[in-house]
Amino acid sequence: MNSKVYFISDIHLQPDNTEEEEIKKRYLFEFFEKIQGEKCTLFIVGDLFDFWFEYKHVIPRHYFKTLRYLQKIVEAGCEVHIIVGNHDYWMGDFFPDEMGVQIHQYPLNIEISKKRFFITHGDGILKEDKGYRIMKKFLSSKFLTHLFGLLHPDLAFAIARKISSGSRSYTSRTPKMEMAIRNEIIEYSRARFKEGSQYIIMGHYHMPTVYTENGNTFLNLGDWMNYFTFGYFDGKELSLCYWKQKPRNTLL
Ligand SMILES: [Mn+2]
Repeated sequence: MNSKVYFISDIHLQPDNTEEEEIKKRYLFEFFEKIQGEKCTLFIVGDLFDFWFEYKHVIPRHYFKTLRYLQKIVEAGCEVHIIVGNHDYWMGDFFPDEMGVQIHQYPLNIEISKKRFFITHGDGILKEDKGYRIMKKFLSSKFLTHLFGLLHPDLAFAIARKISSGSRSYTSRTPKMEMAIRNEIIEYSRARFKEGSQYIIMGHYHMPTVYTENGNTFLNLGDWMNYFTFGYFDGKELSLCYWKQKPRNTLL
C-alpha cells in the first residue's frame, strides 16, 4: 500500500451533459490528474456512478472518460480500490480484469501504515433502514440481476435513472433530520472504535463530518455534488479536504 491515501465517494456520475454534471466532471478529472502523479492509493467509497450495470459485452459509453482516467491512474502506478455503493453495487470482474481496479462488495477492514481502517459506503446502517436492508437482499439476487441484464442497455439505464432520481432522500432533509442522522452514524463509528478500528471512513450520507474521540477519527466523506470533498491520509494523519473552496453557506 502506498503511503499517500485518498478517499472519495458519492460522485453519482449521470449519463448526461448538464452544466452541473460538466462542472462535477471537470473537478473530478482535475483531482484524478493531480493524484496520478503521486504514486498513491485511491479508495472510491461507493456511488461513483449514479447507476452502473455490468454487461457481458457492453460498456456504458457515457462513463468512458471516467473509466479512462481510472485506468490512467492505475497505469501511473497507483492502487485503486472501489467499495461498492447502493447505486453501483452491480460491479463485477470488468474492473479487476480490464482496468486493474480492485472491487470490494463489503466493508473493508484494512491496515494502512500500521493504523486500522474500517471503510464502508455506509448504506443500510440506520435504524430506519430496515426495509432498505430487505430490499437490497432482493435486488442483489442473482435471478433479478440476470433478468435486468437481458434488457436493452438504453432501456435499463432509463429505468435506473427514474428509480435513482426518486430515491434521492438526502436532498429533502431538514436540519433536525441531518442532526439525527449525524448522531446515529457517529454512534455507529464509536461501536467500530470499540472493536479496535482507529479510522472509520464512510460515504453515502453526503455530510462532510470529522469526529475524533480518544485519538480515533471518523470521517464522512461528503460528496462530489455539493461539497467536492475528499479524505487524505499521509501515513500519520487523516484529514477531510475540500477540492474547491468550502462553500460559504455550509455550517459543516
Ligand atoms: Mn449511497
